[in-house]
Formats: sequence, structure tokens, C-alpha cells
Amino acid sequence: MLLHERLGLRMKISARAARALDSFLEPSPLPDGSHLTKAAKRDLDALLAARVLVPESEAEDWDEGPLVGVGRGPAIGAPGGLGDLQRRVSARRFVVVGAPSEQGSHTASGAQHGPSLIRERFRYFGASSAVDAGTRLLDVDGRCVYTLPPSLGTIDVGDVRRVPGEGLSAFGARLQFVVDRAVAQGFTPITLGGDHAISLFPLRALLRHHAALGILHFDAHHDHYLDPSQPGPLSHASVFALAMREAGVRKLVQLGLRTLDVIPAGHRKRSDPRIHFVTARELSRRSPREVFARLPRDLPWYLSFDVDCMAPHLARETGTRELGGIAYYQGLDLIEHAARHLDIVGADFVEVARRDERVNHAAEIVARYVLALLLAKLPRARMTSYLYA
Ligand SMILES: [Mn+2]
Repeated sequence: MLLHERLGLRMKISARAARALDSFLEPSPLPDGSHLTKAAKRDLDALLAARVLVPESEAEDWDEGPLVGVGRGPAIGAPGGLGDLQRRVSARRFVVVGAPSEQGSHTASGAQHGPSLIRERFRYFGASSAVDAGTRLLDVDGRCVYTLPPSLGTIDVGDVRRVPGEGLSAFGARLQFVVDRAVAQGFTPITLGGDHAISLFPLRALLRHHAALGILHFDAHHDHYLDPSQPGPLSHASVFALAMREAGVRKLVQLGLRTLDVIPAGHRKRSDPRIHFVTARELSRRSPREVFARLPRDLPWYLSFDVDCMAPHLARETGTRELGGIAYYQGLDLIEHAARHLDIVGADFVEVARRDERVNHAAEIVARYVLALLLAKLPRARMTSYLYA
């Protein structure tokens, strides 16, 4: 029997769990691997990989945990930490987490700056963490007025901490841990990349909570560039080849594809009935309703948005620009339609990079689309009492 003094709780735990807790109360070496059960060993390895637990030699550098909070910087919603997720109130729906990694790109892409660039542009909508209860937003396009929930119903937990010298899988394990906590508390996670390789980790976290998932993937590229002779490695160009190997992925719908592709000699023809795509050229001729018409409504969807799906003159600040692409309102219509008509259980926005321009338009577009996702399901009143009838 354990007594939690502050909460006044009594908990019954097994003798084995009590022995494990002893090593936290009274620091002592963990039993060597051979004495741990297989499940305990797996849990321990996962916690170490995610750096929720760290070796004693690193403990001093690690007392702030797996996240770097946004501090006084701009936040999307209310700044908070993992502890705030446990105090879920019904008005809070989304968790924003930054994943400032560009380890999935072969050259320095600048995508590690994505999270801060997107947050920076977000505050220009006047809908940042300063939003008070009852703030009303005039949506001229929609000819309507919304009442915003406090802090947009969103907690911004800051960025996943980076550790010098560590690989993508160690960083990703930490991202996966944070997203898993958010989902377990009933939040919809929104990850800000980083390059596209980071998408695999929130996806894996969501697949622990959903037996089946569809992926809605906006991109200029299909991101299936996997050398058939190799099992990996994960990169921003191979991420969906690896995602499709995860149990539970039922559909991959790719929107905005373009470019001509050289197929390597010896590459055998493969097809996967779970995958379908609509090219950027086809998108330009179809309404969102037509694009999403045949997608199952009873399947939860993960939305992964690579900003290079956009027309390159609109979103220059990204690593691999391609001619053609999605126009600003077309993208906004697609995101809003998806958010209103599909069950979006998680999302990421990736590949926004730093350039020298004064205003980062790729970040601005993504910030606007994130806002569209946050606001999509709010009740909206027709404008009758503002400036216009
Ligand atoms: Mn991509």
C-alpha cells in the first residue's frame, strides 16, 4: 500500500512495482537486464530512448525534461508544459509541440527553425495567447463572426529538446513520448516541423491509441524514395514508405503531387491499394468536396502538411521547391473542408525553413492553416450587427 501525501490517495501496488519505485526514492542501480521481465525491459528501453529517464552522468543537464518551453516567446494558444496536460478542461482541445529537427534532410535545410518561424507569424493574426474568453473574430471571407475559446483551446508545450550529437531516432522517441501523452489526455496533437522525417513519430504515437488511421498528405513529392535494397533509413524523402509499414495505416491520400520521376533500373512495379493521390494539376480543377468525397468518414485521419505542396512563388522558404503547386485559397479551402468533414485526430506542418527575407511567407501560410484547423469546428454567427449586414 502506498500513500500519496499531497493528494491524500492510497494506492495498492504489486511487490515488483514497489521494488522498482525504491530505486527512485533511494537512488540505486537498476537490476541488471537479466533480472527484468521482458515487458519491464522494453518499457525501460523506451523511457531511456525517449530520455524520460537518463543515466546519472547526464542528469544535471536534463533536469528540465524532454521539452524546451516557449517561455516569453510567441505561443500558439496558452504556453504550458506536460504537467498542464493532466489538468484537462473541456475547452482545451489541441496541443502544439515543435519538432526542430532537420536530421532527415541530406543537406542543411533550415527546417529546424520552422517551429519558431510559424509561432512568430501566428501572432500577427491577433489570435495568439493573448486571446481572452469571449474574444470575437470577424471572418470577412466567411461573412460571419466567431467567439474564440480562451487561448484558442490550445496548449503550446514548446519544442522537443535537442541533444547535441544524438540521432533522429532518439529525438523522435522524445517527440513520440510527448505526443503520446497529449493523445492519452484527450488532446489533438499538432506538431510543427522540422523536416518531414519527424512525421513518423507522432503517427506512431497516434497508432497506439487508434487501431486504424488514414493519412491525408499534402506534398509536392510522394516521399516514398526508399532504396529497395535497404530497410531504411528514415529521411524526409522516405517517411511515407516507412509509415505504410506501420500496422493500422489504412489509407494514404496524397494531395498536390507533381514533378516527373526517374525510376531506378531494376525497380519492380509495386502497387499498394491503400494509396491514392490527386496531383496539384488535378487539384486546380476540383473542389474540396470532390477531392474528399470518397474518403471514409468513420476513419480517424492524420493530416501531414509539407509546405512545398504550395506554389513556390507563395512559399519560397522551403528546401525542395517545385513548379506548379497549390494556391493560397485553394489550400485554405482544402484544410477547412478536411477539418470540418473528416475526423482529424492529429496533424503536422513541416518543411518551413529559414531564409533571409523579412517576412517568411511559408511560415505565414502555415500559421494561417494551423489557425484554420483550430477554428474549423467553432459555431459561427452570421454577421448582422457589425459593420455590414
Ligand atoms: Mn514531404
